[in-house]
Amino acid sequence: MGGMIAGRLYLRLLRASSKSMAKSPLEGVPPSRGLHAGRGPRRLSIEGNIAVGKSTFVKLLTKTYPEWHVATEPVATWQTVQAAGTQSACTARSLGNLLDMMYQEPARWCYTFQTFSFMSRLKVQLEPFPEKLLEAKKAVQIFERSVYSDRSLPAGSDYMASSTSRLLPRACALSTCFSASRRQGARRLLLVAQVCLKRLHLRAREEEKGIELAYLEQLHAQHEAWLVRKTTPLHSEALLNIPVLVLDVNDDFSEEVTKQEELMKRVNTFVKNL
Ligand code: UDP
Ligand code: DCM
Ligand code: MG
Repeated sequence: MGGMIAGRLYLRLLRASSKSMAKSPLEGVPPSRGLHAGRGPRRLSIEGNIAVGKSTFVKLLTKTYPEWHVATEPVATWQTVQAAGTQSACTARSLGNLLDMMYQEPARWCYTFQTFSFMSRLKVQLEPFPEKLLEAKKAVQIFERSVYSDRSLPAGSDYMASSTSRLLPRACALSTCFSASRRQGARRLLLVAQVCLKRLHLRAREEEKGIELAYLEQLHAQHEAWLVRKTTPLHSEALLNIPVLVLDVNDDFSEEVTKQEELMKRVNTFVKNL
């Protein structure tokens, strides 16, 4: 792909430690060892656009590092929301598919969806560490997306703007996205989102069939602003210098062993240095 910027995965340390607040290079590899020394499991999240390949990457991590604890995104929970108090198998009663409701009628459901997805992630992230992590010498826990992505990304999207139109004028969200994409360069933006759109069609999740290229472009710009340029407003200064490893995954890595080995090597180096 010679020099072109690709569809991207971002491996991000979840919380700032006092040492990770020290400046680190853009590529995210911290300047010195031991950022995490003696502070319990290293907790990270995989971030990235819709259908860029996060779940595929998470599966690869599970295979390569069986001793790590890896949590996939609870999409199924959003597709079959259970009525309160009916979560056990014998009483389960589904209230519907909230993911589908969001795409069908964003003005009504996007805000509800975002709140629900935020809460479901918070629940996963607050669960006690699994036994195998407590016993491990260098424990690693990885989440597919995080409460930080729910906080940093959808607030500026078209879907969310239509859902909160009285609070957040749509024009404001769009102009933020527009200026981000101008800085980004249209060619690069288009390329990245096209990879996601292709993979989205390949995955063929029924609820997502109406997603358009422009929405993926918007989300890509938001990821770059949040994780690379670090221009997204955050609630804490400490989050600014959190190490982020950026992996370009424009080329297919689902079947390519050499590409997989290269990606896993970079993850290993990054995690070892935290
Ligand atoms: N996929 C692919 N090549 C890759 C990565 C993913 O063809 O290098 C496919 C994958 O098999 C799936 C779709 O792209 O059908 C979306 O991937 P995934 O569900 O992992 O994306 P996510 O939404 O979790 O980021
Ligand atoms: N999703 C969303 N907002 C979030 C998290 C997820 O709209 N805060 C949607 C995007 C996808 C689906 O949920 O349609 C799952 O995301 P992915 O396929 O990227 O894992
Ligand atoms: Mg996924």
